[in-house]
Amino acid sequence: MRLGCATVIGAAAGQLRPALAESVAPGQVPAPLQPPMMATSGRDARDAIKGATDFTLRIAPMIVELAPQVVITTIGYSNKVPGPLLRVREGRRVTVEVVNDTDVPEYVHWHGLLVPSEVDGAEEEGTPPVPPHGRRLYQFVAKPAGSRWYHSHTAAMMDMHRGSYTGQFGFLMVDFANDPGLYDQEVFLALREWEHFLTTMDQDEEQADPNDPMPEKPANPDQRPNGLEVSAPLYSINDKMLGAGEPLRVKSGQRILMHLLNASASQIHRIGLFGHHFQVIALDGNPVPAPQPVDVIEIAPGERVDAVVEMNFPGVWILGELRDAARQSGMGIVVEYANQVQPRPQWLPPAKARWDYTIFGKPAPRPAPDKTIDMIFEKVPGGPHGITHWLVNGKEYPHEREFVFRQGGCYRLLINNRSDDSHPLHMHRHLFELVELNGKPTAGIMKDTVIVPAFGRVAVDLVADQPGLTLFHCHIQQHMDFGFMALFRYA
Ligand SMILES: [Cu+2]
Repeated sequence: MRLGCATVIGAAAGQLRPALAESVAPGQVPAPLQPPMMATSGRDARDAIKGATDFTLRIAPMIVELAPQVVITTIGYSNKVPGPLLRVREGRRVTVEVVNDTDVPEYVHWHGLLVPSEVDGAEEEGTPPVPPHGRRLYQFVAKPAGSRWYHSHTAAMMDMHRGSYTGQFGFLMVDFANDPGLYDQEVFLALREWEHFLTTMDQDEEQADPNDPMPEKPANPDQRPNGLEVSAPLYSINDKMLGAGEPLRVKSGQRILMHLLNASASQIHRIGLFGHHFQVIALDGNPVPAPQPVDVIEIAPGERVDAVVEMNFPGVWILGELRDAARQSGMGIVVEYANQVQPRPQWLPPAKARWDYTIFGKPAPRPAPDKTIDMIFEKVPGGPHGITHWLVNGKEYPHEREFVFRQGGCYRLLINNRSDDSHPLHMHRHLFELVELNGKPTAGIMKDTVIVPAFGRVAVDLVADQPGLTLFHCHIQQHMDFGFMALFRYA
């Protein structure tokens, strides 16, 4: 499969994924797609759907008990947070019926999958909504293999009970065809925060590392006061605050495959587990060229990290956020070795906190792209309602005239972040290859979401081989709602 301009992802991918009974033979071509989405009404249509549906998601209000004394209300999928695990074999044609039991239109976005615009779940790309108190079928071929996810892609704007502020998210695993399953346990850990509010205090964000190169830092710093940004008082992994749920029970010598997902609407997180290493094998579900052990995983909204942890440091530990405030407000889970009598789980800061995507890449000469597209992102503190808004090449969304792909072309996006926040940039319906991070070249890392550090610069290459409207945006809900989006179209 040709994904980046120079990269081929081959059959060696996914050495650690489980083997499944249900299969499409390697090389087998999936049947052509049915009309990608069908709005339905009436009994006949519903009866026709029943037999063909692989999964059903019901969007409805629900209660989440984050801890015994902390119960919140939100909107979720099928009364679960995260929503049901959707697991399919690569290349399978999948039909998901989405029932919307709320009063507002909804969109389900299939994040990291190569699907057509009309199925992708973005209004801006022309996907039809799931109507209020109605239903809709999403049909697509599950590809590529790896850790994908699904979530609401509704604009929230001033309403902090819509879109990714809600519990509408879930794991979507597209399993590799050949996988020996070289691990003892597989766990799914979605990082979340809840009960968002607006504040001008930037208190709970991870500060930019002053040693970063910051090639986009202006000579004269912006002196304007902060506008309103989103914060939250409560955190969880899956649906439980630290200490409130079942611990992750392990035995000495086990290998635990962790599927980490940041399903947060607003925050980048750093996760550690004292005395253990995370062997990172995939980023955004795509196997990395050079798996490496790290002490800390940094993961931004929209991103996934797959890592294997060898359990060789017995005790009762906290796997959690490095920031004390976030961890003490719920962002963590207890890891308990068998036969331990220690009464309280221990947190100790991990050894090395530095995160650098490029250590998982490879050095490789790359062909020059056909075209380089410059994108400059800027922050305007305050604005309507005092909420910070964002400019892409000098303008808030929309600016669809500026960004055009020619089918089959190889493009380099040069992403310049002229703001003092890090932003996770997400490209819909395509994978891209990370080729430069703050001047450091790399190759072979395929992603769909990339953190562009504060005042930093990132270059990614992609082949324009997915015709149709394509959204590119910051995955922080408030940023995308207030200008931080661009639409690519094919010529
Ligand atoms: Cu952002």
